[in-house]
Amino acid sequence: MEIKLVKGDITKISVDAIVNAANSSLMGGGGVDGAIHRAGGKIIHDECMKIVEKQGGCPTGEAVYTSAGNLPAKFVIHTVGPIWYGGKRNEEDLLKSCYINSLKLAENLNLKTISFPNISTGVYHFPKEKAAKIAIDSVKSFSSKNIETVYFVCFDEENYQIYLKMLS
Ligand code: AR6
Repeated sequence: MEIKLVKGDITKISVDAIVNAANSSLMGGGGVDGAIHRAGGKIIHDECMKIVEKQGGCPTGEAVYTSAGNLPAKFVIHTVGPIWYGGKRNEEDLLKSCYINSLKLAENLNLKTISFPNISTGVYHFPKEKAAKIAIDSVKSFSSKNIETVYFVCFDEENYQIYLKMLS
C-alpha cells in the first residue's frame, strides 16, 4: 500500500471511500463529520439511522459504512474515535482500532483507495503527534490485498506539518 499526504478538505477527494470521524450516535455533528454530511446530503444520514435502528449506533473504535451521496467518493466509512482523557482510558488502542477496522471494511468491500482525516484530533482533543504516529503505524502494519493507496488528509496546518515530518 502506498501512503499519500494531502492538505485540504476530505469531502473534495475522489477516492473509493472517505473515512468520517463520527460519534457513536451517527447523527452527524461538527468538524469533518458536519462537512461530510453537508456535502454528501441526506442519504448519508438516512443510512446512518438504519444502522442505528439495527445495532444502536457505533461503539468507539469500531467502523460502519454508508454510501456517499453527492460526494465524489463511493462510500463513507464512519468510525468513532476516542475522546482524549489523558491517556488512561485506552485511548491509544481505541484510535488504532479506528484505523484498522476502517481498513478491514475497505478491504472487505474490495476498495482500492481510502482517505483518512486526523481522527480524534479536533474536538476530541487527542494529542496530534501521538495520533499521527498511531495513524501511520496502524496503516503500515495492515497487510492488504486490495487497497493500493491510503491518503492522509490534513485539514489544519499543524497536522499537515506533523505528517510531513513523520512520513519523510
Ligand atoms: N476535511 C478534512 N479534515 C477536516 C475537515 C474536512 N472538511 N474538517 C475538519 N477536519 P473533528 P474528532 C479535521 O473535530 O476530534 C464531530 O462533531 C480537523 O482539523 O472533526 O474526531 C463528531 O460528530 C481535525 O484535525 O473530529 C464528533 O462528535 C480532524 O478533522 C466529534 O466531532 C478531526 O476533528 C469527533 O471529534
